[in-house]
Amino acid sequence: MLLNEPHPLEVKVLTRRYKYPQQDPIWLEQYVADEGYDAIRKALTMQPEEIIDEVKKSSLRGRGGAGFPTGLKWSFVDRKSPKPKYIVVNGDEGEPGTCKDRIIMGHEPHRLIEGCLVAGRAIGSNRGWVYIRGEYREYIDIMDRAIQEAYDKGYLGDNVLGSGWAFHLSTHTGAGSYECGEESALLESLEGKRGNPRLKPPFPATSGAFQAPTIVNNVETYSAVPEIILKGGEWFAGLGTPRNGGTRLVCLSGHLNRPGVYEVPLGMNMMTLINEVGGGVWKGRKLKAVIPGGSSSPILRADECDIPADYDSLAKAGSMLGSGATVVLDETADIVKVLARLMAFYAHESCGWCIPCREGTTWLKKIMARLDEGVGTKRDIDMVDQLAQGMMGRTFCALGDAAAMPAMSYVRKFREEFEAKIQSAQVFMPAPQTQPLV
Ligand code: L3W
Repeated sequence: MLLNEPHPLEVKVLTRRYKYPQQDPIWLEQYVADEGYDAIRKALTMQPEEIIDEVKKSSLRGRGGAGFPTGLKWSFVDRKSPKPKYIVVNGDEGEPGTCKDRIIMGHEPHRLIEGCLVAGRAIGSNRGWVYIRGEYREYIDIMDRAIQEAYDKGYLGDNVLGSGWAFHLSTHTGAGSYECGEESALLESLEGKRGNPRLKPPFPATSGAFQAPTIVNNVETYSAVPEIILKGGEWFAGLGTPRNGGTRLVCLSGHLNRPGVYEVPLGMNMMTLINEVGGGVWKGRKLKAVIPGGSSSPILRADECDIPADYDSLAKAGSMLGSGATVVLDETADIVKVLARLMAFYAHESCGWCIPCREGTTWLKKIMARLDEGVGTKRDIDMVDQLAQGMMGRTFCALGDAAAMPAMSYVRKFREEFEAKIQSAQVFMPAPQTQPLV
């Protein structure tokens, strides 16, 4: 797999071993030759509480979407519980625009395995799974080969590095459902059932896979852990902004000169990200808007983008850092079409388990389709907003919110484009004449 050319503003932590243009993954021998598996060696000499404290100090937050503090999540697991404890990697990577977990799995699979080992040690687990979306066949094969290498050299198995502690890991393949990226639906799928979400609480940390305490974290989250253990939580925290520790793999896509996956410190200004790292808006055009954290994140107008790209700053701006997928739209982008396309996606991916999401996404798709085709009305524009408001916080899992948030923000921030589409269509399609009743 080819890497995009690195940029001087990148801060390489998770990607520090990558060489451009690297095509083959870093296999075990190469990984071990450059401090690979030193973090688990160190973690085996630490108390579980010390490991968790180090992760808390790092202010590492979940890289999948919600940005929940990782050390805090790990501390919720009751290590004294008589039940087994499980480690689950969310490698479902389904959020439109997101393409960074595959970079990690495809280039440095042992980093992820080591992160799982450290997490397993911290919560007293002996078993983990890497749940990978089925479309990622190439990366499933790479992970399988790396896991086998780790077993062969004693990094995984009944006696990890001669410590007497057992830790087993295997991949589990998804089957193409976006919903299975939601942690509780993922756990259902892992258990061999239909991927419907579960009500939370209980959270997986209390009752997860097979009703046992389980930590579910994203690929990138686990992959940051080896460096945190080796160089210290404070060092990692210092790379980002307060409460937003470390670096982040951003997936820059859309109307840019240099789209790609780049590792930047958390808190890099969004405009620097676009103009410097991403090489600026293509074809000399102006910036219209940015989807900052995957398709679920509320859109930002160009004049709202001069902000640090970290969890708290984006939340303050009414959006979110989400999965790190930053989609840039130039002045020619058709905002109505973008939203219509997104609503079709969410309607297709809703699992149908709860009514507000099943019906809400279906109606959002239908109304947006007619607005996009120019046969909608001004009332339809208001209806999109009202429907989305009615879904917020009322669905079983985050998918309903994920559809509602962009819907509300696009309509509110770009209403004039929605109205213009109605008017421009009317030039060509006059409203039907009312027939006299008699
Ligand atoms: C124990 C508590 N655990 C929260 C845990 C919870 C979960 C994490 C976050 O994700 C996001 C959405 C989009 N005791 C806890 C607790 N936890 N309180 O913390 O929880 P939550 O509920 O805030 O979010 P969530 O439902 O896990 C929803 C994002 O996901 N999203 C993106 C998906 C796409 C990808 C991808 O392609 N890589 O991730 C879609 O909606 O940002 O905010 O672990 O158990 N009291």
